Amino acid sequence: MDAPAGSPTAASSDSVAGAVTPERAAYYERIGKENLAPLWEVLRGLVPPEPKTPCVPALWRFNDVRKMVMEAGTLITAKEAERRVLVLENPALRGKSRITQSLYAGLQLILPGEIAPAHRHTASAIRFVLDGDGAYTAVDGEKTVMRRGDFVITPNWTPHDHGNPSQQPMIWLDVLDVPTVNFFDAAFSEHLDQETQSNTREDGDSYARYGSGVLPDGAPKEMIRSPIISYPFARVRPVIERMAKSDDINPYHGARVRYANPINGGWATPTMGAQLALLPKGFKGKDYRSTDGTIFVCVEGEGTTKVEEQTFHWTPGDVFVVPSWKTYAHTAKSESVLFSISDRPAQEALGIWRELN
Ligand code: GTQ
Repeated sequence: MDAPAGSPTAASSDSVAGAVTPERAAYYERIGKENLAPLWEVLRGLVPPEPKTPCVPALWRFNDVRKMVMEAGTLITAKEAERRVLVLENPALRGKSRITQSLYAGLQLILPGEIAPAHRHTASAIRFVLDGDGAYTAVDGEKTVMRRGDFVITPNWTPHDHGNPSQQPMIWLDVLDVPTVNFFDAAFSEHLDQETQSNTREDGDSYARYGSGVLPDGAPKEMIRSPIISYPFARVRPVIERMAKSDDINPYHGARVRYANPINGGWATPTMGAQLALLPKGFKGKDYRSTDGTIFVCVEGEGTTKVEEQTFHWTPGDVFVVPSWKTYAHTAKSESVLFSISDRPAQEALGIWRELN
């Protein structure tokens, strides 16, 4: 704002006030010394007429990134790394460890025989298994064996450790609300004394108790996150298949379910909501947009997602992100299954979520 005397300076696009005259510039400089700034120079950027995300659409092809993830396995152990993860960084937000403004995503590798030691943190996490069969996550005393397509939650502050007693490497997608928690400066974390938790509940216990249309006596009346630790793909896929068969197909999303919290019917976690959709062969989705920037995973099949001017072609294991308020549409070349996750529950809780227009 150092304009030569007498010549007005062009206003920034965020300004509503026209040119920065020398008088105004001098004034801004004086008030700046008191840590004051004129709102009218930034108003449009601060209160935009519609969402103005810095994020861009992006796709990570599993076949390409898998090799790099496996290479990390030769450089560092899971134990040394604490969590051996390659962070999926939004190309427009490099260095910020985030895929959208509010969410972190990464690909975690656990090799046969490895463990990732127990810790807990304020951030909530979810896992979605991309490759492998038979590694586990232990959450709050429940050791959950994981298979491809399983959706596993680690609610905030629950102790968790991972291990892989199987013969194959396992790779899963981690999504955490880290940027959200850090935005509030509310993050804590700690290591636990025991590297590996002892089981207090059997594998599948929480799904059996809470995920079967009944609730145990004494189930809490309120719980802001799901008591179900693992939603196995083998249980969820038949539901979307049944919906598709009976033509219960959303014109934007296909035959889609939400991973629900059976206590309140809400989302699995208060900050992150996940869904699973079956797109029938030949599906042509209508244009859609919403304020929750969304991460997708192709679980099965093959198709495309057009995000404004860009078209992503996806096959199994591919991860892609659609930023807030960008118009997108899916097509499926063969019957396809798409997992998706976003910060929609947080936006809904705040009363700011919007879709379509
Ligand atoms: O598995 O606990 O990708 O703490 C990032 C931070 C995974 C985990 C991540 C974590 C974890």
